[in-house]
Amino acid sequence: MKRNTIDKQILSIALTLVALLTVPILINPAKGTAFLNKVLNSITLNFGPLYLWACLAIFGFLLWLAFSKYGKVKLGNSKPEFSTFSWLALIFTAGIGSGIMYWGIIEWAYYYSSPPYGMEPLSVEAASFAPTYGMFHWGFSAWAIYCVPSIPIAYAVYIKKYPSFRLSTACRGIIGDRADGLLGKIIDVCFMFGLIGGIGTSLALGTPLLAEGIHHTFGVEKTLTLNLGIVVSLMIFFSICLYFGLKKGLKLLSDWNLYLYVAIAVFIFIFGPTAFIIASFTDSVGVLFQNFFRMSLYTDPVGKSGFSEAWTLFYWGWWFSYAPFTGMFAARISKGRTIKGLILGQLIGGTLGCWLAFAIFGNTSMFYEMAGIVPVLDILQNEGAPAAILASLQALPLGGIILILYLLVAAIFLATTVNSAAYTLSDVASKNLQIGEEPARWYRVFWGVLLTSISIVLMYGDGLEALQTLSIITALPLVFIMFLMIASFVKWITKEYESIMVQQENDASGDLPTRETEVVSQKQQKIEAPAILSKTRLEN
Ligand code: NM2
Repeated sequence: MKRNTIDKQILSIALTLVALLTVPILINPAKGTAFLNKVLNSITLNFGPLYLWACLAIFGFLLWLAFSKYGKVKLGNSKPEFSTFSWLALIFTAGIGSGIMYWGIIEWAYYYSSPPYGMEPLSVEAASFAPTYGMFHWGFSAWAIYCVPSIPIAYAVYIKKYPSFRLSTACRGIIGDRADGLLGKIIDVCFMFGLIGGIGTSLALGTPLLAEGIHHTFGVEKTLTLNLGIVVSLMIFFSICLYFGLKKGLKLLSDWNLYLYVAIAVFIFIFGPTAFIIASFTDSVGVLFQNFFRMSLYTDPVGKSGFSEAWTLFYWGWWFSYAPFTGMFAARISKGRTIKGLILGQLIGGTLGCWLAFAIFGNTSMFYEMAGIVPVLDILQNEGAPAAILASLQALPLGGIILILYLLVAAIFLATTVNSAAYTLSDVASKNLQIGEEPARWYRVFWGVLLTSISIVLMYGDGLEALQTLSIITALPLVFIMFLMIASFVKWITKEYESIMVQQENDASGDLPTRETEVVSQKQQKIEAPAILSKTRLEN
């Protein structure tokens, strides 16, 4: 390397935070994990309602924004780079990983056996909320969390013309030039910290699922060694990808993975319990709309069931942790779209994608339990969620094959998510990169290894559960940063709206690039189109 591109300040703050998380567990696994749990409990206790309000407020803000006059503002003077369909597919795959393959099938079972609102477990009432709650946790208000950072980031890049997709840049409206100083670095580190937590959660859920699959197929015993083996294999896989920058190959893999996932869903829809899937989904939509506010703000202060801490807060934390990462990616691929288009596309497209998964996979598993075909609840209680997931799949026609394909899709989802996160992290922790330049190879691999090592340490410390909920902790600073970004964006747009509209009208009346240049530039864009796996390459 000729030039040193490592941002030592960001790197050292990030490493310190990572050390704070992992060293106590390395030294004393039992005490370290207990400490992590303590932090977690105190966050859910003290900030729980904040998470709930934040999610609802963000959702309300986005709805208002989309339908206000500001919704018409176009982010960048060009035609959208991708067709709306591929744009939606990109947004979906960027934000959703192996998590949906885990919870999509089995989340209902938890709500059915431990329902909210003091309902009788295993009652008909509980059964109506069981498939609904998953749709809530993966629905429009959750997608609002994902969507919100994309707006200020896209505005900063395409309208303010700042050459950086960083979170700190999107806060400039309020923090001004401090974005270049320590404050900006802290904001970017919070982003990294969040992403590390979000990935930790994904790995902590995905690994046991894969382990169960290996146990089921090859009879290998489910031990810590197997879990570690899986994480290390994933690490080797994406270290090779990161080192050689195999973005094109990975994009292809990721595209085919999505097709395969959709094919499995279609297969199950047709050959599974179709009528039950449709009826239950329909019922759930009704239950969800009827109870949306109750679900959004449920804290159970007197009953103290801990339902919302265990579920809604866990989920909002997980969404918040990933949000800046997916927001940067959405901003990157949304040039030329209006604010309204960006918001509605993400809220509606993302939600429908998740709902389809929950409707098809979850209701199939639920049907098997209700019809006495698979004792899902028993398996869940005695052998754990991964075994219950696999048993549901196994019961399908061609179950053996579906199960293997399903696990393959989950493994690829997990690997591609970690891979793109490592790219992004190495990017944010670099400086002086020229436009289009990538962080050094070793540095990309370093971040990939670091990401997985954290999970390894926590697993070693018997902290799989702590790891699963790590994102609740790492989301906290991001909740505040989101509001900073919103404030910054509102300040910009209210001041600049008139001039943007004048500019937009001028552009529409003839200043747009001619057809010829447009065709050429669209071709170029196609070639340079960000590979899905480089999701958030930053040009800073
Ligand atoms: N979210 C969407 O593993 C994953 O699916 C990552 C999970 C935040 C619940 C995203």
